[in-house]
Amino acid sequence: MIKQFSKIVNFKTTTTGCFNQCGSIRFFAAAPAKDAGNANEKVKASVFVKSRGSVKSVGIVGLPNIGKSTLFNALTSSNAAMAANFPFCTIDPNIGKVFVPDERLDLISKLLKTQSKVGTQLEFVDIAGLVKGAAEGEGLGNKFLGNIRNVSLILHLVRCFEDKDITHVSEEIDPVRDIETIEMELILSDLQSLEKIIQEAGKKKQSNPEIAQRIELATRIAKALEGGVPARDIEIDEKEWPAFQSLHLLTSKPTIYTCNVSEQDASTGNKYTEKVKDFSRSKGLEIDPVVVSAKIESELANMESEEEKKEFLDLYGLTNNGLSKVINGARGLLGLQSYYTASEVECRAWTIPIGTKARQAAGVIHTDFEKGFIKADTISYNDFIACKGDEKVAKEKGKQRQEGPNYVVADGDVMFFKFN
Ligand SMILES: Nc1nc2c(ncn2[C@@H]2O[C@H](COP(=O)(O)OP(=O)(O)O)[C@@H](O)[C@H]2O)c(=O)[nH]1
Ligand SMILES: [Mg+2]
Repeated sequence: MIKQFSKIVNFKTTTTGCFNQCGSIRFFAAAPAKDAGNANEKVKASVFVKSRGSVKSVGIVGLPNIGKSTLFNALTSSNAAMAANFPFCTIDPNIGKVFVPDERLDLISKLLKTQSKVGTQLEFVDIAGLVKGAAEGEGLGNKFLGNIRNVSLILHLVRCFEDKDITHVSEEIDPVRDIETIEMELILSDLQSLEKIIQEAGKKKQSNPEIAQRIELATRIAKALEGGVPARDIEIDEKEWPAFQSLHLLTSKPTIYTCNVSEQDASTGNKYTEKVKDFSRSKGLEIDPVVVSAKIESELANMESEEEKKEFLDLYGLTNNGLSKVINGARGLLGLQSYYTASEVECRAWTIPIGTKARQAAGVIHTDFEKGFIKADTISYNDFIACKGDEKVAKEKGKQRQEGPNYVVADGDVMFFKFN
């Protein structure tokens, strides 16, 4: 029997009324996209993170008093009205969910006059300020480091604004020093965990190849960390990836440096953000630092209408809010893209790694779709818009393609899966 995806969704939304809440609508990427290399080739661990990674949550990390909570509150309350439909959106005062702004999804739903629109969601965690000595337990350090272990991406916020009324832990503003302070704590914490791992593994049978590999890898990473190299920059091969992942190291997390600047500097950046950019590039980070003004984001969070927000952004020469910038950075860093499922009942965005094939893309919705995959009726985003969302018109114009399991999904594809 051939089933069509949109029908299944209709069923779930109407009968359980909680598919949104129970479904896997977090911003995630389940399917391995493309091979990071052949089995014996060593590449930076971050390459594996990019093709196999997922973004479930973003942790805002940084020194105290630099605007973390201000930014967190602004990001997570900005679309509180929409998030209010979700019963467990405030799990904890320090954890909040945000709908990923998605203009394409907005337009698709508008064309179809759809009853319900489900964007991807992203969880933010406000991790209390880390200080020098955190790895030694300073200022509840260990607890906060533990919180970082649970997030999938680090948004490392640094203070790039001057304000004599807001005390900085050090006398002067120096974001690069601040980054180094925090990263040193993360490295020290990782060294402590590796030491424990090596000790524990050492008690077990050394003849077991898995244990031997774990010890070898942990020792190699520890050596690199001692030289100041984060785990994400360590070269590993395909076979080592599962063991690498199981170490849960803080410095293996993909990281975006984010500069908190004054309102005036929001569109241009300033001398401090330039320093962070140079530092970030010298460290080989793929994504340039994101510049935001937590103050502007707070103001935006209090505005109701889209017009008002746009006018306000214009005032500061901005085209995008901070949330969009952070999300675009995260997507770029992890090589993620979206495809859409669309019907009059529900339009929905799904996040997948670039390079994902149709069968695995279907699996992001449900494993049954992946197992029983037959084909995917696919309309590219631009064609879908040009045909005003009318599937019949798209079919007549030859714009609806029938793609097989190995079709590499393009960003923005509108897909209808058929499966057994
Ligand atoms: N001038 C200025 N003050 C800010 C900015 N962002 C945050 N602050 C202020 O800095 C103080 C600390 O902010 P908070 O978000 O609590 O910092 P956290 O300790 O990093 O969470 C508060 O008084 C904020 O109002 C900013 O962009 N400019
Ligand atoms: Mg705070």
